[in-house]
Amino acid sequence: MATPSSVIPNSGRALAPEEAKREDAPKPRKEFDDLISTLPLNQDWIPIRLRKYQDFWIPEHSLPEVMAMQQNFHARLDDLFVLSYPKSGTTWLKALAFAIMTRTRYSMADHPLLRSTPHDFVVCIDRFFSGGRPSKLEAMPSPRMLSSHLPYPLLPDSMKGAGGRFLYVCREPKDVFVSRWHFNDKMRPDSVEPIPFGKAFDLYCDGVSPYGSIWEHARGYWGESLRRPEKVFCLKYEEMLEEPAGSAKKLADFMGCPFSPEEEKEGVVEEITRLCSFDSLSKLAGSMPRKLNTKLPLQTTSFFRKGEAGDWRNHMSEEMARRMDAVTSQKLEGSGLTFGISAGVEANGM
Ligand code: PAP
Repeated sequence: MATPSSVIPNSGRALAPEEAKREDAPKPRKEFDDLISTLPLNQDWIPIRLRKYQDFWIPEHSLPEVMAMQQNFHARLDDLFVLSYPKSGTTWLKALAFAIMTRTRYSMADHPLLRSTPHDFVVCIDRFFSGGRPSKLEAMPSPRMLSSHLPYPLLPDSMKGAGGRFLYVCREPKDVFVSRWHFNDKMRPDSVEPIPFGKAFDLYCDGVSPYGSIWEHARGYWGESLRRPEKVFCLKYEEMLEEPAGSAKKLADFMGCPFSPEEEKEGVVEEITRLCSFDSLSKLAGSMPRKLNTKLPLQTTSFFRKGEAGDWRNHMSEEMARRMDAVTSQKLEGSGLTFGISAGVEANGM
């Protein structure tokens, strides 16, 4: 079967190749580029260059679209947003949310996730603002499912207001860091040395990593979930690993499409969690390797590595782990947010 180069978000229908090409035509925004060139720059996370924008380090290549999105994106009341700090379980949450939302439309035997990656069905909002595609956003049928890695304070006003509901996934910061380091290593050109692990560690602890401080990021959404639980639902990656079916049910409840007793009896919850599991999605990605339609050198397989909790133990010294735990304790103090399995046993011991 031909692999679609892109799909029409939230529909499962593939774009024709010419259509996809036309959509991707770059359209630089001079006024944004001028502003971006004045922002503080960090070039350590090759191939990603970071710019400090509104207190967060944002990948330079996405900034023009982020700025356009901040000015022009209009959230709808029934939008559903998948939000995350990168490497926290975005791909998994996208797959689950999409499969739950569309479960009456597709059979498991012929599910769109069998043919394309979750990133094609829940597309990053800022990508619509490259190549003059905002009209595509307007044309998307409701309920739209969209994603963003932006920290809460940087979201467009319409998202922070009444428009839409947020699913946020967070993950133990040490595991996120290890995942990030490997992800960058996979993307770097052969001619470039990997960023030394210790240097990357120092930068990450200082909040100088893609999308800024993980602690500020998580705190922003966590705080909103306490203030407006009907609007923001936070999930933890480790809890999703421990309780995939329970997490899927909580998601469906929040999304306003709870599983019926019949569905539960028929095993629909388990079918969905199996389809979206690491084993399933990583095998599917491996069976359809292709470059993704992004500015970075990413493949369908780039989003799968180990899919476990606690891999930081294989990479960090005890001293490093203690240091990052101390940052976590300090930065999250008073928030009520903890990481790890069973209230911190696995992870930061808070
Ligand atoms: P993104 O934010 O750039 O989209 P994201 O999907 O959040 O990336 O993170 C990738 C991590 O999630 C990888 O973690 P690792 O490096 O520690 O292994 C990846 O393996 C993991 N992951 C992806 N899909 C799943 C899944 N279905 N279940 C569990 N973990 C997953």
